[in-house]
Amino acid sequence: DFRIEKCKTKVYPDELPNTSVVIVFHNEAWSTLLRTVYSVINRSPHYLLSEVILVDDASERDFLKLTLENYVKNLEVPVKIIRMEERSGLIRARLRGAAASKGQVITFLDAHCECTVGWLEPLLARIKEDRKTVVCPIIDVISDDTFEYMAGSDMTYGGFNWKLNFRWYPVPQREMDRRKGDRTLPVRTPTMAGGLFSIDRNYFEEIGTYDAGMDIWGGENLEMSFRIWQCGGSLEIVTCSHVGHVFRKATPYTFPGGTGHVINKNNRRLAEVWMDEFKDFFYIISPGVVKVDYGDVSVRKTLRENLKCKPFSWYLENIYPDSQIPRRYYSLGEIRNVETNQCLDNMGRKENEKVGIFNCHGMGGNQVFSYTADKEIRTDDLCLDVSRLNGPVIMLKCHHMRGNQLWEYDAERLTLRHVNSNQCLDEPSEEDKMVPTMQDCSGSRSQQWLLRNMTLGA
Ligand code: LR7
Ligand code: MN
Repeated sequence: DFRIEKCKTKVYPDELPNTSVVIVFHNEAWSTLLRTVYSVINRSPHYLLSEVILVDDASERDFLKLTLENYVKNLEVPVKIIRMEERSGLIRARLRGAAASKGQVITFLDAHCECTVGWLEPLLARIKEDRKTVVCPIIDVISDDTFEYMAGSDMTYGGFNWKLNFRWYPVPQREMDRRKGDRTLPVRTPTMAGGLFSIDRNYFEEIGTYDAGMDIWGGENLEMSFRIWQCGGSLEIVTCSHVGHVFRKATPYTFPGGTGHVINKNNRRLAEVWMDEFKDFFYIISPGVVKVDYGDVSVRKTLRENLKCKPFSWYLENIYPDSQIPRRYYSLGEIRNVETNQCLDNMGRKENEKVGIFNCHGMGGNQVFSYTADKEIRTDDLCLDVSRLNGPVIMLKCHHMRGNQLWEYDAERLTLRHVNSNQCLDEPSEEDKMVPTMQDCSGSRSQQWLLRNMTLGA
């Protein structure tokens, strides 16, 4: 039982909606798959379980065929197995499972989870309170070495970075304040990890299920997160519910068409439909993705119109103000020195290290920075920070407190002045040709910088 004490004594309504549990898998191991199924059966009140649906996404392993079919016949809860005719990916497999399910709520789980005591009631209770709330448990870590269950944190929530990778970040103070410090109350989260959540089945349909044009793996979690928030729903982590998940170091299966291609395609589909002009952050940092053919998204755009969904800027302002993507910014792209023609480079975005300077390569990645309306120079979640006279210029987590991360760009003189030290960003010194320096502002060409796509109207 991994709940905090206050969760253990919470009382939930008797009349909760029941749920179907949908688990999709491709070549999953026997032990982890059965651990998932047994934990659902053993740790859920049976009157709340409509059925368990296992969707086999064209696995090749023998034991997942007849052996599995015979095995689940003897379990105490109806377990249905659906087979995809061909490898379809987790998105279309989940759609198939959802279509076959009968419960009032659909609960999705990865095939290598362990549900713990009391996991289900708080999820269903929250949906009963508000059917447009999509709820996730706290996802604890199951070690992929020892398979030991390790309690995770109730102080993190979901976000994403410029490359559209899902990331955990600390729950910000504003959300702590909203819950008045009560750790048993759900956390409103900008995004979800994707694998473990419950949703009212009618709402799942109303809000447009999934984008069936997405292949294999990736992107569907952000797509659904943006869609829920922008179209009038909400997404929460219900902190009294704990489910463990085996975090694997590498993918155990193939990506037909190539991993990069598949993920880029899915991400393009979500960026094109939901992110409006903010898709530029993704495209400029990964210029290669704009060459990827992402198929037809007109059906999804029509969905967005029909549901009268709000713009991405609304989401950034109201749901994810601490996002790595600034809602207002002056420039996005390389920052080039006029004298040396070299570009600032974050050297692989290592926190607490000096920002570098290199030949400009025009390939996005480490040479993409944004000068934001808050006057920070950021690359994803890291900001240029100077804490001493004459430097160095370090990359630190952006803190939004101005302080040492406040820069004034003079669009006429082309200087980047660090406000606290009143010094200007300058070319490297003789000792270290790889890092820019801080010097008293002199108006020299070495202190002139060109910011890409600079617009002062932001
Ligand atoms: O082609 C496939 N067909 C499948 O049926 C590929 C995968 N799958 C199955 C697979 O067997 C598994 O049961 O789909 C499920 C998810 O695949 P994983 O376990 O390889 O994904 P993951 O845990 O690495 O990735 C997370 O992001 C994915 C993005 O598409 C999905 O949303 C996963 O469900 C999601 N997992 C979680 O949210 C658990 C917590 C991880 C974190 C953070
Ligand atoms: Mn997984």
